[in-house]
Amino acid sequence: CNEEVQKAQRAAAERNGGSPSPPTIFSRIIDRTLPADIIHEDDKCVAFRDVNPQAPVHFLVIPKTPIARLSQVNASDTELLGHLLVTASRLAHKEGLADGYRLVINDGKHGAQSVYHLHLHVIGGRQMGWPPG
Ligand code: DGP
Repeated sequence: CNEEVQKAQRAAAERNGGSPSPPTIFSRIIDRTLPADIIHEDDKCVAFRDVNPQAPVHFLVIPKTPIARLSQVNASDTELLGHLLVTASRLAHKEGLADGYRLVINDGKHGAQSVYHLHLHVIGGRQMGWPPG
């Protein structure tokens, strides 16, 4: 609803030193103006398959609130971040990733983040290596 969107925009603006995070392609997936293979939606987040999968299973979990990146979160986001993790874990189970999986959050330039709307990558269905590149 409108009130919730305004609240999210205010929170995003506060987080970003007064200016709201610019909308990204993920805002369009949330509002369904861009098609995506959505595997989960609730009041706080959306999960959908990555367009460029790095493994047999690769999906993203994103908050509906437009937080640009992990380094912009603050204490008021604690519950939301917990919800994203619990959702990722539940969906990984649903996707049959019983042998484990990799969870990745890329932050900023050195983290090789390309879409500035916070997202958790859940990647699985094959053996991962370490260290990551
Ligand atoms: P990152 O480097 O962490 O910012 O990864 C962004 C991921 O988002 C990347 O793996 C590809 C994925 N992605 C980018 N654009 C789209 C899109 O339009 N649809 C879907 N489903 N995934 C996208």
